[in-house]
Amino acid sequence: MLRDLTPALDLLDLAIASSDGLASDADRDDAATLAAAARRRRDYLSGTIVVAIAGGTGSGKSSLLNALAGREVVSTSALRPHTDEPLAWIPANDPVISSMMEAVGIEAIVEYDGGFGLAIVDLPDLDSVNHDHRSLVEETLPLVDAVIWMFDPIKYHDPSIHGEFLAEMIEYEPVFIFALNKIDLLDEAEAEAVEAHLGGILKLDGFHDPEVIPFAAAPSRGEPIGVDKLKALLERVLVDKRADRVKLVADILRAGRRLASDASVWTGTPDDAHEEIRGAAGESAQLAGVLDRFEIEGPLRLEIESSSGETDSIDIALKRRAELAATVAALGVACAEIANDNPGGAT
Ligand SMILES: Nc1nc2c(ncn2[C@@H]2O[C@H](COP(=O)(O)OP(=O)(O)OP(=O)(O)O)[C@@H](O)[C@H]2O)c(=O)[nH]1
Ligand SMILES: [Mg+2]
Repeated sequence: MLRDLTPALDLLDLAIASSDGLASDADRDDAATLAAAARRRRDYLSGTIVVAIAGGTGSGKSSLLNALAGREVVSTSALRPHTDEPLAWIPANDPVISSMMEAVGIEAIVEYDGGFGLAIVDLPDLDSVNHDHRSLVEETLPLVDAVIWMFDPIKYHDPSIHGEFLAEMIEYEPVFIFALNKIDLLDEAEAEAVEAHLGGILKLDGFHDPEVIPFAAAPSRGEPIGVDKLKALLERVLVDKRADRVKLVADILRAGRRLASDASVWTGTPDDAHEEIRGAAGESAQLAGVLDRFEIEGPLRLEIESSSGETDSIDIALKRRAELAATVAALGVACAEIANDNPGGAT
């Protein structure tokens, strides 16, 4: 499991606060925008991908969760509708994902140890008489990394799912995966015809390039079909998300370092150097020599040189920058730890 990004964002916020008056307003605003956007995408903070399973009642949503988990996590039934409350199957010890589930109001949680960073939410059916189900699905979709839409060979053309729901969700196409479940009930020619028909209906809904994955989550005989292909697709989502995280971590670090360089932060603020600068205050030639020796340049040098011997203003200039330097150094360490968890964003 990947490290939480929150400590890095907390340090960036601290650097923004402590660079008030030291760094440019434009760079402080950019850093604040970046930090706020990263916090809004709660799911981004964790390296786990969150996948929702949606579809009509009886299409096999709960069966799919069980097939992906490799054990019975949730009960399934031939009686309709069956799953009444959403249920989440999530990695243990992932506080970001737990709090995300809490925020969406998902109370039934099953935790698992190990495995790749995958959290799955089994949503209640969409075609239910219960309208709460529909609004829950609508609230959950913007928060997740992928949605698997389950169709079955009998109700795959249900207008309450297509025209009334999916057609309103075209902007989510990049994160939608369409699966035609229960193909064990069809012969090969029937399966091809239904897949093609479902693809055509999805195009009419407005999707540009809908791919339909043939699937059998709980065939009456034999092993589930299509699980490996689905897992491979989800792994790709995970890889993409991790690559995005690597970029986000780099952006966070760059934003913090920009504040430091705006402030011409001087990282080596040993006390003796501070004392020497104070001692030379007001003696411009001596002061220039001390500043040269400690390689203090840029706006900080100007500020010290123009302090005309007032040690108070020298103290403030050095201390505030030392604080900012320490914060940005800690940000560097936090970002390096996150990046080490996630080499190249590829695994
Ligand atoms: N033959 C066959 N039956 C399946 C398959 N997948 C699921 N089923 C059966 O279909 C029925 C419904 O499956 P569920 O997984 O409970 O469906 P669901 O979408 O969770 O239903 P709700 O909770 O009511 O929304 C169960 O009896 C399953 O055993 C499949 O691939 N092939
Ligand atoms: Mg169910």
